Amino acid sequence: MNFREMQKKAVLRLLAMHFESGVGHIGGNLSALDATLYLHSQVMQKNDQFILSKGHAAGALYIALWMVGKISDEQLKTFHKDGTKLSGHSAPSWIPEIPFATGSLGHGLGLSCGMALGNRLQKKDGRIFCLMSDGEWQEGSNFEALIFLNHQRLSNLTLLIDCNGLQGFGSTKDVASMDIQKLFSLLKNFDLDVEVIDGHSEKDLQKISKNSDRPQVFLLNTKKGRGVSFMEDKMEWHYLPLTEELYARAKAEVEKSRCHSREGGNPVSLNILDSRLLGNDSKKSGSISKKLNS
Ligand SMILES: Cc1ncc(C[n+]2csc(CCOP(=O)(O)OP(=O)(O)O)c2C)c(N)n1
Repeated sequence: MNFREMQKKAVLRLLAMHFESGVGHIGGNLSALDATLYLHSQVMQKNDQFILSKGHAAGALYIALWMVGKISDEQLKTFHKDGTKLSGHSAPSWIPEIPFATGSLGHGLGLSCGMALGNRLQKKDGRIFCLMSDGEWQEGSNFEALIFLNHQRLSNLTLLIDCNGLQGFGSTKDVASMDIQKLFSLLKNFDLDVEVIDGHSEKDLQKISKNSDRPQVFLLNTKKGRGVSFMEDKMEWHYLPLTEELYARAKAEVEKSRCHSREGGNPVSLNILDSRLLGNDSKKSGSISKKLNS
């Protein structure tokens, strides 16, 4: 199965799971699903660890783990039901792939820094991958973690930020004057290897595997509700659960699509990312802007 087929299978299973359990948070799960799936299926090695800082996207993590055979179909069917180990926000259970409870936003980066430093001190070779959201940057704890990450130069840590531009009750721009461009500018001030990529494009996601001698940060340009037209870029799909009718519509649409991946997250204009922000690498700046504007 190629990655595009995997994406489609994963979206269908995620929609079914959320519908059967009556659970919302579908929009933010769909924006994070492609990167979570790509990491688990194409990038992560045996000793690597993944921290889902935006714990409300637990569904995307469970589906990715299901796709790589770490969670069974039977276990998925218990999602969010009485007695389950697969709660709506990921919690540590019998699965070693989920080491911490997350869901209270703003803690995954700090936890990841601790794990990365621990690995370095113990001379362990595992990488730490942390996935957080853009709205999560309103939590001050992230700034302490960022200072620590930068100071310790934790090159064994890769941070991915799901920049879908929306949070629970508004856009990140309206709520806190914070968008992907602001985040990019902020992070570029630190000694980090920062790059903006399309969080739904296999070609762009391949960049996550690159090596760097600095901590790596990928700002994922994504769409909330990705893959289901009536959910895409709609804030209400942060919390809404699916009705039977809407589930049928979403399922039919995804089934009909030839493959899940249409290149392109949000059509963010990143002209601001000129040589001022990217150092002298204006060639890189041009290619990023071109890609995101196409
Ligand atoms: C500390 C904390 N405050 C509030 C919440 C409630 N909450 C859950 S999701 C969310 C906002 C989601 O926006 P974002 O973090 O950008 O997530 P995404 O759009 O990627 O789903 C909020 C405020 C929480 N989980 N943790």
